[in-house]
Amino acid sequence: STSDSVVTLLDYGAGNVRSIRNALRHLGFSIKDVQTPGDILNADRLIFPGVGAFAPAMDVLNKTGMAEALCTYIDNDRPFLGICLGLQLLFESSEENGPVKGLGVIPGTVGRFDSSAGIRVPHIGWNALQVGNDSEILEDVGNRHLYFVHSYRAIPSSENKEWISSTCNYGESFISSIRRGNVHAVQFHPEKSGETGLSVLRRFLDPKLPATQKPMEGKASKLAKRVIACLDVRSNDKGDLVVTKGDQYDVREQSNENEVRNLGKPVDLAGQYYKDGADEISFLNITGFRDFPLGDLPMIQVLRYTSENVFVPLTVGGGIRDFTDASGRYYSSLEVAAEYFRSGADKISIGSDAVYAAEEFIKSGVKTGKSSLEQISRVYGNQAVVVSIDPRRVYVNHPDDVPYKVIRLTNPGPNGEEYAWYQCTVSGGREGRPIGAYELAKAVEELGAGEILLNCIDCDGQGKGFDIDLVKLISDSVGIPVIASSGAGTPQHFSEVFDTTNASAALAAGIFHRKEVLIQSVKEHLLEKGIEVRI
Ligand code: 1PR
Repeated sequence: STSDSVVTLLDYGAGNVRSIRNALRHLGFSIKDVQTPGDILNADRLIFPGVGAFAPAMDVLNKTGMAEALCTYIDNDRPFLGICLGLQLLFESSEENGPVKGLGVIPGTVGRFDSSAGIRVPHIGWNALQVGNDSEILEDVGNRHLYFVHSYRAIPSSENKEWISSTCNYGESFISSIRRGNVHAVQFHPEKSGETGLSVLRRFLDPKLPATQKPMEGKASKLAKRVIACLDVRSNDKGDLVVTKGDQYDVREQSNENEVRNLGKPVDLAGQYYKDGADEISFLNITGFRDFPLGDLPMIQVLRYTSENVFVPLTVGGGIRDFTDASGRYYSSLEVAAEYFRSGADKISIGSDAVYAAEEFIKSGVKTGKSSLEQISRVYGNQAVVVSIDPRRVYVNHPDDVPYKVIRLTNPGPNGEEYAWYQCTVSGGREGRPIGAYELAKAVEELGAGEILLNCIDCDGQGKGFDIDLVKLISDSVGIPVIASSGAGTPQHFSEVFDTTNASAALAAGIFHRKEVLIQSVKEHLLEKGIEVRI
């Protein structure tokens, strides 16, 4: 390839940069990896997708001499694009486990979002930019949403205002992009922001692109409610990996053969949902609790292929825990997660293992730091760790019948019961545990979960709407985003859950797989109802 189609990438090995690699290849560029500080100085254009935490990133940059090379490269006004942490590292310091000194190119300190301001932290999802100073890489963004995922941010000040090309509002105004000459950095993820994000990369890579006549239309003004498509994946009896879907978690057909219900191929369906406007795609390896996922290479392949063409966030769950295989080889949950991240996952989701960790934590009151949840969120950041809860409604007559959080039901139970608690389960709903969804949610938030995927076994596959009582209970009890799941049957069910609870996202499976409702129809309906969505 000619030097025109080569881009230099600074990957210091801290997480998932597969997404950015895929996006660059998709745009027709080949990638040269930085091996030495000299590679930075010799680059024609350099992309720095910062991942992981601030302090370890600075450590690596300082030890390898890359920090100095980066500063020289930027001082010389060479084409540079920093992404996410790659923007934050340009500042003087960060409060993330700090203060920690940064590269010091831009005046200011990176601090944590203030969750007392009534916002959920991390800031996860599609948000709007207020574009100020000209930046040609933002030329095609127009009034469209871009994908953010972070807990720390830099704020505008009189010292750094010449650097700022856009800000974003999330409880306060923070810096969403900077530019000076050929030096750019963005807090959002262009590689995960669909076509709008790809346009930002394209403009950076090819400054000679003609100016846009007509910016893409959109109505972005704030953080959008997300619509997520979920693919429950497992092997069928023939050994093929299929997308399946249960009724209250039972995925077998009610026929004589009793086969696993087959609703399509995971990679194809994910690609379709991306085109249809899904804001995120989740894969749940639903037999991961018994089949070791790294033995289950097809799932890794599914992620690899999907991430080549799907430029919105991908979550994968199922089987994330410590494991010893048949030959006695031990795998830590961290290794399992690392393999998922390397294969293209942006977030991992933990089910059963988070229940055990929460039970332990509640019993002892001590954070051991050893649970898979704690370890993975320490290494990859809590924004990369979702906890998936699989609760079942248990009716009771009186609030103090059980030692768990009980709620008064909007619709009484079959025997007129006015109360219920939500019992957590493990192993795909097969085993009930002595902990409620409320207690679990609070505990996993403390242990480092960045988001909660809230299912409900009673509602799963029923098409009668989300369990509003449950979603309200959990989304009012934690400060991290909550994804409502299970039971969507119509677009109205989505507006209902957003109008009546504090859910940040809503997820559905069956209606999308069976094409009963299209993602576009859900978005149009929400828009009509005045709910902010990405279009
Ligand atoms: O315990 O860490 O191995 O994770 C297992 C993961 O697999 C968990 O996230 C768990 O929710 C999921 N899972 C396990 N068994 C099943 C099953 O269905 N038999 N699927 C299962 C969970 C629930 C949702 C579903 C929504 C929306 N499926 O993911 O997609 O309920 O469905 P709908 O819109 O059709 O109502 P671990």
